[in-house]
Amino acid sequence: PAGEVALPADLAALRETAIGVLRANDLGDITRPSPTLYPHQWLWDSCFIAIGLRHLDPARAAAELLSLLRGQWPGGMIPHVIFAETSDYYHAGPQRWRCDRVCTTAGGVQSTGVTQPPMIAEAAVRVGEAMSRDERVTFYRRLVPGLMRFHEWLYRERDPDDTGLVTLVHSWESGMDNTPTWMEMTKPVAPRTVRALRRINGDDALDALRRDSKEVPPDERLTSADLFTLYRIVRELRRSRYEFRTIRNTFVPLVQDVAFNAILVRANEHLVTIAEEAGFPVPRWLARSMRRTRAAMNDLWSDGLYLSRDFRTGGLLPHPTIASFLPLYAGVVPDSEVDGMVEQLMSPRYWAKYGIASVPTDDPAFLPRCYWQGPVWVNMNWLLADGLDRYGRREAADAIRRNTVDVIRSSGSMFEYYSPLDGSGAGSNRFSWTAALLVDILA
Ligand code: 9YW
Repeated sequence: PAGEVALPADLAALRETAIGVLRANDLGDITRPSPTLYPHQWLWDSCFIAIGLRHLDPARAAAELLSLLRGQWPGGMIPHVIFAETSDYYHAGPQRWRCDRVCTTAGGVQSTGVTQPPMIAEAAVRVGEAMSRDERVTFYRRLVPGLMRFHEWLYRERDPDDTGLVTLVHSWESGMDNTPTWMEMTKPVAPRTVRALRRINGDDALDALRRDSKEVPPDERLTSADLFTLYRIVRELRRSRYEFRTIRNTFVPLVQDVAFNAILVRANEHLVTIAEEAGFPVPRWLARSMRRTRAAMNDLWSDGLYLSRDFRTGGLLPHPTIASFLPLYAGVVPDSEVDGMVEQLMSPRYWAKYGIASVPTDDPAFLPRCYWQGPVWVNMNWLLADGLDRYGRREAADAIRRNTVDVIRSSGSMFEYYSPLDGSGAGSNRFSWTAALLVDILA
């Protein structure tokens, strides 16, 4: 289009690679996160993917978001995974969840019984920006009723004590499976069978039970013992029929996750915008809840940043990670504290040579190439840069975006995550949200 500045040749080629990844992972109106590890639809992946797809095909981007409503539960939950009709192997498939015994989803599809960070409203606003007014209103009209019910469910089901913060029942809901904050809560409940298997056979025997670790080296993934511990929690959730009032009486760790609630703060604001534009009234509960969540984020403040909270004890979980900075995205950080947080984020403790680590580099749990225990994640960079823009910290936001492009460019591929120490790519290759957010940053 007129006025668009042409990208330098190497970036134009990188953009083409990204578009190729999105095409190859396109399953019709959903996009799988990667061709190897993740053959289904994930909630927040689809949102980041839509943010990139809007530059290529806004109608397809809208379809990506609308398709999430097929998985909606009668109570309003939108699940973290909606299973596609595929025979590709995934380690935590429908058999592990058996949700069809609990309810039927809106579209009759199979799903998991937990949710994921509520990025839908943000993605919808971004996609809407790429549409004409008429197209946008039509899209919002289709999305708002289901999206409203999802937010309503979050508050009704997951904040029954009216704390202002919603509580998560599994680390998969946080989107950061093995982040130390969660794994520390989770470890004491490791099942006896895992301990026994390990004692007798060592970790190798457990790995043999996980077929997917062949795709990616095991040291770049969750350990099998951690994974089995997460499965045990799924079993308990299943027995509780995924109902919070039952779950809260079990051993399952319950966390008021700082990143999830930060994303919810922003999502509530976007939901109001979307609803108003589509001509729906903004319900009183939403106006009230959004005020309360904003205010409750202050309760998570601790010594220069934010921490998640244990729902059961009310104590803050003493483990700062990348999640601790997401209140910058939420816009809840008092202006007087923003520079202090940016300074920490830019210090070598987080921003190592090649990018922002998801766990501080001096943390005993830090592993530069293992999932949420240290690697640089493109979606975190995107959220932080977006928040910093709105705080008027343009320089810091641009630095994060430049760094994101650099780390992807130097690896030449759309990896799931990157080592902050040497910039090498790890996890799944041909990963959709890395591709989509690169397209967005380069736009
Ligand atoms: C899993 C799909 C998902 C992401 C999560 C990430 C990982 C593992 O992959 O989860 O099996 O669900 O931690 O954020 O949505 O890309």
